[in-house]
Amino acid sequence: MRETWRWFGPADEIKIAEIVQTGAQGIVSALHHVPTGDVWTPGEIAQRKREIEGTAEAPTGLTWDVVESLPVSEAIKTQTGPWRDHIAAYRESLANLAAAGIEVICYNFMPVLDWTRTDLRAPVKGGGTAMRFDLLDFAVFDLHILARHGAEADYPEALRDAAARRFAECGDAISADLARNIVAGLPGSAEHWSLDDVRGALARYDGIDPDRLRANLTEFLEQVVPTAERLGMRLCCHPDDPPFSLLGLPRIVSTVEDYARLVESVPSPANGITLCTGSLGVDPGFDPVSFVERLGEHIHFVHLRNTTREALHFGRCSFTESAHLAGDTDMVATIRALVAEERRRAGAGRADAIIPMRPDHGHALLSDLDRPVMPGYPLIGRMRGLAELRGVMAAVG
Ligand code: DNO
Repeated sequence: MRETWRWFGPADEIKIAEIVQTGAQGIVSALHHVPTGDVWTPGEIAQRKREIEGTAEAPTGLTWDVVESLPVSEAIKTQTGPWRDHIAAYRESLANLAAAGIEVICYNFMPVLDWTRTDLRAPVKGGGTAMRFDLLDFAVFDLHILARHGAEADYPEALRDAAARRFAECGDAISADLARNIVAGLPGSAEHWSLDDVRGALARYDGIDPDRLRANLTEFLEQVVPTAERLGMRLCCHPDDPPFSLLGLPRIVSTVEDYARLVESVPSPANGITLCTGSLGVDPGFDPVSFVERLGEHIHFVHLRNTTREALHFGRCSFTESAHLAGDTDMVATIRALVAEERRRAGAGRADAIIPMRPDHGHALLSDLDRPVMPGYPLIGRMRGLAELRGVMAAVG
């Protein structure tokens, strides 16, 4: 597998020279400053490429391998407003990226919120911090802070009661943090949301059920996959994180069946999957090995991350992000299955036999705790993750 590292661009606290020292081979990046729906221009793309790769006289040794994400606008997801213009812009951005030699494009189709956590700095035994999702805290937010209309129906009575007690006991102390953690905005993005922004964004999904959202995803794919295929690119959809409905929103990329439907809806080598073990692995029914065995040929990008599930409530649960080789996902078995897929591809003469992977998230450890870092994206914690995964890849490869 090709070892890549997510870099948020010049605004990232972690510098390219530091990433070189992790041993990563490639970079995953995006033009986070370009508003969603706008075209990524050749000039902006060339500049980011230079920042990553250096110049002919002074190369960094890294290459820009994957775009994560070329974001899909809310207009496209809901098919409202300027969604057709946004699709045209998406195709133009793809063409500009292809001209710069970038082939793998990650995106997601999660309504409103990207990944969601309730605690960005939960202490880890022995030192350091991890990100956590606590369903009880989330219910406190949904029922009492956001006070979403109809939220009661989404939680069993016992959880509603526990949330009411928790809010009564420590509402004042936790409200601001919870709201900030949950709606702090998307990683690497400049957007910051107020509660009213969230309410407004949720209202756009009134009347959009999972079937309707699926139809909108299919339409999006029908519009962009032929372009990507012609350009020799590979789109890869990132799963919902966590893989269940939140805030009453439909979630349609949460299971192996969702992915089977996605790839079958518009069959093409350009219509693929980002396998994120950290997102999908929160579902107790998720089996990464059978996922790779069934859909491996469509996997264009891999996020390796681990989680430990806690209490389960009707298909949803709390979880903590674990060290990469700890947690509920059998990382060795997963990597073995991915390496077997790479061998199958090489045997079939596929040009994309080597699949880019990145260590997804990491605990904040050691000197990470002394510098500002993007939640989930510290230097030392991710380097530890990459080093552990590299060891497994070397052993099974
Ligand atoms: C979280 C990431 C996601 C991912 C997007 C892809 O850390 O894995 O934010 O980048 O969902 O579109």
